[in-house]
Amino acid sequence: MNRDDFPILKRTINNHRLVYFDNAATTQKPQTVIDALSCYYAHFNSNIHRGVHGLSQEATALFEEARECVKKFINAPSNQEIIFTRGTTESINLVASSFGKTFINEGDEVLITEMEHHSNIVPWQMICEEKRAHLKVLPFNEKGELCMDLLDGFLTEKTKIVAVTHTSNTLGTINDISVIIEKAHAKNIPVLIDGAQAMSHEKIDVQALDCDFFAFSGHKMYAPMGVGVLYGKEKWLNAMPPYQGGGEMVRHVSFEKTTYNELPYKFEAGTPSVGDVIGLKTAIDYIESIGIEKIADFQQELFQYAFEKLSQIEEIEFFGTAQHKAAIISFNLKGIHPYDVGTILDQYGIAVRTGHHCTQPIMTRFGIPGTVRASFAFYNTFEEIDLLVEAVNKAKKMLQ
Ligand code: 7TS
Repeated sequence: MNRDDFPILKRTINNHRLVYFDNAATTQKPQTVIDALSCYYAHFNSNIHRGVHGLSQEATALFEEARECVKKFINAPSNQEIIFTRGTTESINLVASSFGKTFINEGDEVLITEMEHHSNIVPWQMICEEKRAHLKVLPFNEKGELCMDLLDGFLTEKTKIVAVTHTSNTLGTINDISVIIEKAHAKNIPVLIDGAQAMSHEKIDVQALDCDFFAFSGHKMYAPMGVGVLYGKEKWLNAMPPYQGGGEMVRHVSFEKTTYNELPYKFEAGTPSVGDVIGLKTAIDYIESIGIEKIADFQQELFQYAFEKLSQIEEIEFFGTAQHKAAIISFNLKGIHPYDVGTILDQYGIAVRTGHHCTQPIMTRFGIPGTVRASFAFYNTFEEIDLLVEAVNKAKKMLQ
């Protein structure tokens, strides 16, 4: 499906045609996104929001069009609630730091889960340490599903915010975030959703979810690296201090006192990655030209096929067998280090990720050093999955 749109898929690695199964780390880019970057630098490059000259105004218009496009794509109520960042990590750091400064105090609690990416653990640990607050962790069960029956007990009058991943990058679990948001809101607790993996797997509607913050990265949804988004409800963003100081985020600066710009600029200090932001709009246009539902359905088919085929390999162990899963499969061959399997797959041109996937607590929970992870995008094929299965079987023979 639309493979020809992605020039990199024609590459060879180790004399084999590239089979790219590392989509959870970053997706490949269609030609239209690559062209958008070169078009921006060839025809529109200029710093934005500041210039009276025509070129700067054109670049500014394209940048703000991209904001409007993102707003519509996630159904946010207003452009003021769309903040461009460098990625999910920066979006979460922004909230942890800025929300934390204002709303988290000594003895308070922040609730995360055992399956978070380090980017949704460490920023909260840092602010908790600074404020002498406590980081609480909702565990998951053997299948990699959150222990939802424990949630009520974890939401206390001291909980100031819940930060949870929509979809686990390691287990593939799609969490029941609507229930988490509903339960937290019943106790007036805001919720941040780490949407890094969600964006390429399903349609996101932040109003339907009613989340308070939603963070994601462009590069995991066919857009360039270097751009991400933080959606935040205006009521929170207005109540939070700026994250970084610099250009564009101010209204007036004097040595005595500086006043801050309105939303969203208050949170966009310094020159943004204008070309990448425009590339993000192009990626969204591309996704919409195919249809996110169609993309999601095909990825599910690939996932079901891969899971079934891999399950037939003796002594394969899966990590993350939740009922609701995105197209991400983590596995190990019993007694074999994941790195060794990954190295052999690479010999056949198959790109999988091995290691802890920036989720060390998940590895600790299962008592393993890491996993082999295959994550699928709609440009993958059933034939590629057959090649994976064949190569895993070969690796097994060689390593056992
Ligand atoms: N949250 C989740 C759930 C992620 O999967 C990732 C990146 C991040 C946050 C951080 O995103 P960034 O764009 O700011 O880096 N996950 C992965 C991965 O699984 N392999 O490489 C990066």
